[in-house]
Amino acid sequence: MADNNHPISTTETGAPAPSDARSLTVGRDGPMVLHDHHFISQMAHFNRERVPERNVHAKGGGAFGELVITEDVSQFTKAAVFQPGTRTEALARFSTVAGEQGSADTARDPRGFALKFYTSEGNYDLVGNNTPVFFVRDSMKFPHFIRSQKRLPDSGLRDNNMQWDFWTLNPESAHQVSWLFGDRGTPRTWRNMDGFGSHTYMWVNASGEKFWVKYHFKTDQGIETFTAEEAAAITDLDYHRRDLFNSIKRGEHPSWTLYVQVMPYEDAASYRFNPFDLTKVWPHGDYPLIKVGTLRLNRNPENFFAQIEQAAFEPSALVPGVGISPDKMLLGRMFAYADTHRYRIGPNYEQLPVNQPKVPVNTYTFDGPMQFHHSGNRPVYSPNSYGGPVADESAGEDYSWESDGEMVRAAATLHSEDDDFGQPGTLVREVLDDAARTRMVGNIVGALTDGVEEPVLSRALEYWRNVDKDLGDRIAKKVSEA
Ligand code: HDE
Repeated sequence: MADNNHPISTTETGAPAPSDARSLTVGRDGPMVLHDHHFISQMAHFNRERVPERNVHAKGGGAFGELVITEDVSQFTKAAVFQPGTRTEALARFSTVAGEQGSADTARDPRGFALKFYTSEGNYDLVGNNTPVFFVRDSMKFPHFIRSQKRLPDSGLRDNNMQWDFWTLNPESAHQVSWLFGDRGTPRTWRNMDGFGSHTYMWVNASGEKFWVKYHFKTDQGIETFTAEEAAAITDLDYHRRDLFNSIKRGEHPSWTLYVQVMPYEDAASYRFNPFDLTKVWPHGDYPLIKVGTLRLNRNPENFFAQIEQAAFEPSALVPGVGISPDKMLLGRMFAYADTHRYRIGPNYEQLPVNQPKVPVNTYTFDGPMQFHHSGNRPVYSPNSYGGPVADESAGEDYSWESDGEMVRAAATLHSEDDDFGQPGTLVREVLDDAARTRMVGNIVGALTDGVEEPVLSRALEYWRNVDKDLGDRIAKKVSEA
């Protein structure tokens, strides 16, 4: 019965519901009737209560929090969100890349690190990963890469052979694959991993001066990882989702310190490698980390579907003072995300509370499914003589860079030190210690001895010898012994 703890249940139109337990039938044992609208509406809504899962990054979780700017980086950007002392509400979503909705959080995979900042100048989304690099450097390859990580067309199974076939035919993947098969491929929790904007972005200061920047969110909880065996032993598929939710519920609010690397605009042309290449990091010796502030997560979602599943992150959500760069991956992402949201959630996805900016939206995109934006009698076209919004073309500039030449389908011009294997080699030799290298060998051998066939296998051994001769030899020896 309805009481103080249980309000009266209603139909969708707000009238008291006839029952939530019994359908209407002709006599106790007779047929059900179509005019039982309340029953029909339960069935019909149930049939529609999922949206398609994200085609990548389907499994994840997230929380709300705050970005606080503790330092002064105003010499590099005029963005309000990065001015000293500014506090901005934020949403974070963490995810695995390849697995579907119900898949294990602990799988070896990069982790998504998607952030939305509800700034005073509109939403700013920084849709990054827990690695500073990526597998490919041209957007055209992305769907192919993802298909190679997903499932075979006949059996519907994941397949190591397909993954290594793609990676070895695309040697620019070596840096990211080296991260993936190291300990960082299996983070202990989302709280214990770093986040990266990964791409190079542009910052513009109040005088219009441009800089190139890379974002680093360093975990204040410390990096912690699982070994392959530890990760495999965890039977809770929702291990990371549960960890984040419970830790925030306990009052343990995870935080990350935000740093940026800043490259003077002019350096890019002559830097020793292409600074827009997403398979490369900028050595800290060349461009040191500059502290900016702290991101802290302190509030769990109240409704997972509304606030996490329907959250729509898009690298195209930028604010004045922040721009993009000639990275061909980032340029492709400028289109892809809003487009997937229009398909997955609906064309008015920005109006959902979780995606809605905290500032007034005065746009001329009207109507469409689920529109609930009211503009009264305001003109629906521009320009108009009746008080409709007008663009401030000086404020809304697209931050650009020089570009000249024919339209070509070609790789970016190589700089003096551009190659595919240099940085992964440095990672293996100089960042990992002996024990970590040995675990990496074990992780790679595990994958290569599980369904990888010739000629892919030989190419994979060559790939690792190119990363590091010794590492490749150790892998080859173990594979031959297996
Ligand atoms: Fe994504 N990616 N991606 N990606 N990505 C998506 O957007 C895509 C890339 C990343 O928690 C999709 O809403 C293209 C790099 C995260 O909701 C989709 C390319 C990085 C998330 C998409 C990339 C990412 C996504 C799927 C190559 C790190 C989850 C559903 C140019 C820097 C966001 C969706 C969340 C999600 C496309 C490459 C990170 C299809 C075309 C590089 C964290 O639009």
